[in-house]
Amino acid sequence: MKKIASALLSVYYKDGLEPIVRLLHEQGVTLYSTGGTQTFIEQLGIPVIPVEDLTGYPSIFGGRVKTLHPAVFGGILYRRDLPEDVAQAERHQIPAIDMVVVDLYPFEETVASGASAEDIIEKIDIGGISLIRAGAKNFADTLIVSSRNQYADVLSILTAKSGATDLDDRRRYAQEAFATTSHYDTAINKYFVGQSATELSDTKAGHATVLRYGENPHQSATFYGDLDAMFDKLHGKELSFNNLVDVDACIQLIDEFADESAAFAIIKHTNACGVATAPTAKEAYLNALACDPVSAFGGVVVTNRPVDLETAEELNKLFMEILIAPEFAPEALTLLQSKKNRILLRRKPVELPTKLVKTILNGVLEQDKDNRTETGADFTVVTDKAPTDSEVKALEFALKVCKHTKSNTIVLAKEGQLLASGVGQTSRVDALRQAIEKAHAFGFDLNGSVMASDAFFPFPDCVEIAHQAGITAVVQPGGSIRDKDSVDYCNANGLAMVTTGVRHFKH
Ligand code: 93A
Repeated sequence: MKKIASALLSVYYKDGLEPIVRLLHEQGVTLYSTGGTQTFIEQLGIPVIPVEDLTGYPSIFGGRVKTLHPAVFGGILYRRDLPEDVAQAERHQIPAIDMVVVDLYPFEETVASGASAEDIIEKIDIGGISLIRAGAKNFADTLIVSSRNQYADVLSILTAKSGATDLDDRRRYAQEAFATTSHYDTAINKYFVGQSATELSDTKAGHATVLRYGENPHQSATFYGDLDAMFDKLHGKELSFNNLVDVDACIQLIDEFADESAAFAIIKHTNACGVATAPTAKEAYLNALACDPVSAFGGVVVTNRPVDLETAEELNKLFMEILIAPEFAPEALTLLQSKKNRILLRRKPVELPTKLVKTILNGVLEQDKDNRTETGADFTVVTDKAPTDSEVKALEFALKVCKHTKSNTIVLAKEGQLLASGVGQTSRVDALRQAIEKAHAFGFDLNGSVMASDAFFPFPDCVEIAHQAGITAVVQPGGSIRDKDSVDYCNANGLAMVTTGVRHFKH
């Protein structure tokens, strides 16, 4: 049994506290308290020592720091049965605090009230939570009361035991105290996690668009976001769930080519089946289409430049779901609007969120977008032969496409044109074989072409197959324990290989 001789009270809500204060006073307990709680106790006509007298410090920074001081925490934490601790407490004139009563800033309540972010942050209790942890840690000597729900029980213990507690009582209160702090910090964590998810969908808090259906007709779906802020819809029907997913893929990819004079990409199921850059928009489109005109049927097409009439005349021959461009020449628009089902989107210059969010299991994964793009300056030549200038340009191009293609992927390109890719394969060799087969099917000669891989080569098989197909330069992250096998093969067969050190998985 331990008699309580002193207590520190710091409570947000004062209701229910009066009987405890009165009992402690009757039992001769010295009371310490913080600002508002001190005023409350004084109004009961009961003597109380301001915590400032204990610390020699005023409450500062708008109350952010009021109890955070060695005199307070030392008084709670020093071990009464350890002579060194007792001697130190005496030397530093730290009085013992045998009981701590805290009612934390109401964080959850403040969040629930719809308060501003600033008000919510101010309601993250620092001193109070520390007092609770300190009292709970030193339950050998201190009784920690961490919730108003405990007041009735505290009163009955102190009455029954004449102002004393035993170790079991204090241990039980310590355990409840850690439940309180754990719940409190979980609520704070939830707030922060939820906030980053809402930063994305917030634009949308008012803007929920119910879609006709989801990925398949039996799935219902809603888009949270502001399409009107991103696009002017100049023609066509409502965008579907899959349209939106492909439009997103288009935007991510075409933004890699913002500096090119003209670039076109054609997307099917989020992967590019055609990408090209060229001096003119028409040329870029025709080169993109040439990559895989079969897949392009019903695709989503995007360009980084205004669509002029001569490009529109070519585009008009293709059955496409959507065309996205920063601008359309008036005659081009008139022509493209002649087909009923095609959606025409004029893109507005809008900053996109920098985070990606995806639900998995019973939670949410959040990550930064993959915003690294390597150029020739980031390449490390690892073979005897360095790529030519034209190969470097082709490798840069291939890497940009590779980064936006589902893993495992191999992208084959020449300067300014995607020749073929293998997408979403479970093995890199399969991705390469698929790419080679497709390139040949659409009449490309791969001699002198380049290859980009989203991740390293675990074995030299990919460079062997690539070489046999005529590929002369390769870019890959590097980092396999068998990198040397691939490099040796390249050296023996006259291929150039560069590494970037950066992997670009996309799932
Ligand atoms: O802002 S704080 O985290 N900084 C502190 O040092 C501190 N110490 C106690 N908040 C702090 N408290 C909290 O103040 C307590 O948890 C309690 O909720 C509140 C009591 O303040 P008052 O007695 O002035 O009403």
